[in-house]
Formats: sequence, C-alpha cells, structure tokens
Amino acid sequence: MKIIAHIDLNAFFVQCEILRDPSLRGKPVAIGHDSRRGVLSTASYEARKFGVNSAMPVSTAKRKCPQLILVPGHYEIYQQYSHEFFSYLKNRYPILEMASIDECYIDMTDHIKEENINDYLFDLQMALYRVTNLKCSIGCGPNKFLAKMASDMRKPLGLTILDSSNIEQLLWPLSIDKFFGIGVKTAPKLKEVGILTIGDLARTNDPKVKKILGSSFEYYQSEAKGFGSDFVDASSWDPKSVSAERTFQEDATSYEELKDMIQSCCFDISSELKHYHKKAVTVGIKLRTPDFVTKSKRVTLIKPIQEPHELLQAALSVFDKTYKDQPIRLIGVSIDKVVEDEEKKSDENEELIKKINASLEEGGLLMKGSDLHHEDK
Ligand code: DCP
Ligand code: MG
Repeated sequence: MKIIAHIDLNAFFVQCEILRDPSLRGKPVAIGHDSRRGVLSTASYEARKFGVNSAMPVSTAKRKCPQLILVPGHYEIYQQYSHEFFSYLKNRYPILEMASIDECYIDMTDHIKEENINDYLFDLQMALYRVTNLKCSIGCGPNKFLAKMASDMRKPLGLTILDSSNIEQLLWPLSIDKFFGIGVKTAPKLKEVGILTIGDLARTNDPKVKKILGSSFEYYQSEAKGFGSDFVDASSWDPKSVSAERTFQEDATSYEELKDMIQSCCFDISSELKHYHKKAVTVGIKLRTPDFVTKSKRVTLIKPIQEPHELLQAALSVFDKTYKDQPIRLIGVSIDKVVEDEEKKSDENEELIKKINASLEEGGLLMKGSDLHHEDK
C-alpha cells in the first residue's frame, strides 16, 4: 500500500499578509479590494468564524463581520512564498504533484516507515515552518482522496491520517458538502434524497442517488468507502498547459469584478510558469454564464510571456472580445501552449540551501511542537 500525503497551506494569502504585517495576527482579516463589487480571495480563520469565506462578495463579508480587516492582494509575494514552499518539497520528494498555488500531493512510500508516519510528518511540518515561515496542514492516507480529505480536517497545523481503520469514525460523519469533487450544485440534490453525510453515500444503493451522480456514482461511492487513485503525477512538472479558474459565489456582473478575477488567475498561472521555467505562447479566456453556456477564446502571442502583468494584458485583450456584458458564473484563464524559459533556469538547490542556512543562523525559529499548536488555537 502506498503512503500519500496532501499538504495544504493554511489560509495562504492571509499568512503571507501576516508575515508582512504581524499586527494582523489573530484578527478577522480577508484578502480583497474594498469596492462595491469586490470579491474575497480568502479569509483568516478568525474571519471564517463569522461565516466569511473565499469567493464571497466583499459586501456580504462586511455584513457578516463588520470589524473585518480588508487587505488588497499582493500577488507577487504570494508567488514568492509558493515558490519557496514547492522548492523545498520538490528537493526532498521527487514524486510530487502540484495541485494549486498552495497545495500538493506527495508519494512518500519510499520515505516513511508505516509505524512512524505521524512523527515523520510532524517533523516535515516543522521543517516547512522553519524554512518557509509558513504553516500547513498535512493529510495522509493510502490514496489521494483520503489524503486530501484528511488535510482539510484540522487547521491550522493539522496532521491527520485517514485509512480503512478510521474512515467510519472520521470521514463518514462529515457532511456531503465536504466531499472533495462533489460540487455546490450536486450536494444539495443529494441532500434532498437523504444523502446527508459521506457515510450515507458509502452505504446507499438508492437508484435516485445513482441518477443524480450518473456514471460517476461508482467512482464517488468507492472513494467514500476509502478507495481511490494513488498515482501521484509528477510528470506535471513539465506542463504542456497551465490554467486557473474561479467560480463566483454570486454571479459577477461588473467588468471590475471580472478583471479582478482574471488578474488573480494570471498571478496563479505566472507562479506556475515561473516554477516550471516556462513561458506562455497562447493565452485563452473561458467564460461560463449562469445557464452553463461556456465560451472560450484564445490568442497566440508574438513573443512568449511569463509575468503577471503581461499575462493580464493578453488575457484582457481576449476577454474584451468575448465578454458581452452578461452575468458570469465562472471565469478562467488558460495557457494551451508553453515553451522553455531558457534564461531563468536558476539553480533552485542553491537558493534553497541559502534559505535553510539563513534560518539556521537565526536560530530559535523552530518552536517546540506543543508551543506551536498552542499559539494557534
Ligand atoms: N484563492 C482565491 N480564490 C478562491 C480560492 C482561493 O484567490 N476562490 C486563493 C487564496 C487562498 C489560496 O488561493 O489563500 C489557496 O486556496 P485554499 O483553498 O487552499 O484556501 P486557503 O489556503 O486560504 O485556506 P485553507 O487553510 O482552508 O486551505
Ligand atoms: Mg490552503
């Protein structure tokens, strides 16, 4: 059986902002423009207690939490931290699949002895904190689905191992909304036919459920029972395409709001391109309206690009030709064709060693685990 870990940074953009301005620590903070049609990228756990979440309109968030501190995004900084986080992990683990700007799957089978999983992962969590200053939650299991579900269970600095011995106790009581891969449209339909928890899905044989999930029923049910793919796709280290998408919690109706999201997608894409030492040859836009009609358009560039502002400029030129003032449910930016960025093939090892040495020289950065957990509770 394989040992798969899923590592996800805790309230990532907020952590980066706290590193810039420590006075934000412990406060209800959210990342977004304080404008009438602004949308949040994410929120601190203190803000989440008020029901404030990613993709929420700023106006709704302020209603739920009047004392909310809004911080505009500093995407270059998030990119830099993301880069450091992945560089460290990539150096230690060759079988790594990047899942987004702040999360990845790692096949740790050859690195951990089964009886030591907990201690090993705890040490890794602390090492990541020492080297990058970032807190993450780690989930571990025999496949990617269980690892992903496990990393979401405890935050911040959570460490959860899910396997056949504890899924009934830990996974099955969770609401069906928490099932990774079942979207916000499908979960309410499942609830209507009595599937309230993941355990309900694991046990059901109801044709009504099969009708809702269609051909994916067996797949989701086997995941609920604790099975799933254990293939960590490290080949994505050489991507042929890169994309980022955002679904709005409330359909977007203003240009400003859409532009904000395009910009946020461009930052994610730029991070990924830089990480892989690639440049974009094409830039495309995808727009989905509330009635699920999807339109895509792309442009081929004269010169390959990589920087966020260049990507934004190209993406907006396509967007302006595609957008017809209608409400938008989902927006995405995609790069279908990339080329090697020959100039920037920097020596990541050297950069990493410098970073580790610097943190060791400072000393004392690594707190005892118990202090660290205590500090964040
Ligand atoms: N993000 C975004 N828009 C979204 C969702 C996320 O811009 N709709 C950005 C902000 C997040 C980052 O991506 O900080 C990582 O996304 P996560 O879903 O991992 O959310 P967080 O890291 O913020 O929180 P958690 O601790 O729950 O992982
Ligand atoms: Mg995260």
